[in-house]
Amino acid sequence: MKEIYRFSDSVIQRFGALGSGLLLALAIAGCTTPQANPDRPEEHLVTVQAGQLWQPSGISANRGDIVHCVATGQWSDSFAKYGADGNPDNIKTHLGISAPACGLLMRLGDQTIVYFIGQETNVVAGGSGELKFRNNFSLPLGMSGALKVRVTVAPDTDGDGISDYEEINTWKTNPLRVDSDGDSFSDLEEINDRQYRPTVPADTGP
Ligand SMILES: [Ca+2]
Ligand SMILES: [Ca+2]
Repeated sequence: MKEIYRFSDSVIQRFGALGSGLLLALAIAGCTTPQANPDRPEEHLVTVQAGQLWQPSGISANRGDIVHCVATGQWSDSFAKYGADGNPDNIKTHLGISAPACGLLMRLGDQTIVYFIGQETNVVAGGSGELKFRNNFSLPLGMSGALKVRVTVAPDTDGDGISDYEEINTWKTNPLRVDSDGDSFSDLEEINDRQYRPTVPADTGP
């Protein structure tokens, strides 16, 4: 065993300088070259009960991630049901939060977001931590029901509002550049304005 240790020591001594240089190079590269994440974001399924306040989801997000939610189901009380066909102008206020009755509330740090039941919505995470969900009614008032919420949290390395996964696999844009084709219009602008393509400069035609 002693021989093995001695051999290991000599290897460390011989390659110590080289190893330090390599680590320094890796550290510099890590600081200057952000890495996109090409992996498909994991889809989570969360059940959010009507009769509880902020409910932990076990799902974490980092600032700048794109949080995508689709909620299905409905809340109900003795007056009405609140679901996908609810009136968004029917506002409830509870514990300082005013929000549509047909909305699911999500909290991340100090950020509170409303997702409308039945609509797919992307939101950029303004903080980091665990996602929590609840309805927006006073308790306990005989609320019943539960929502099924599909949630994905996707990194967006260049912060242009399109996840790394979608840039790489759907749009074929550069996940490290807000404006992939350099025509001064962002990838998001060109994807939303379907006259243009984010990989063909606008002045060369749609
Ligand atoms: Ca992006
Ligand atoms: Ca562009």
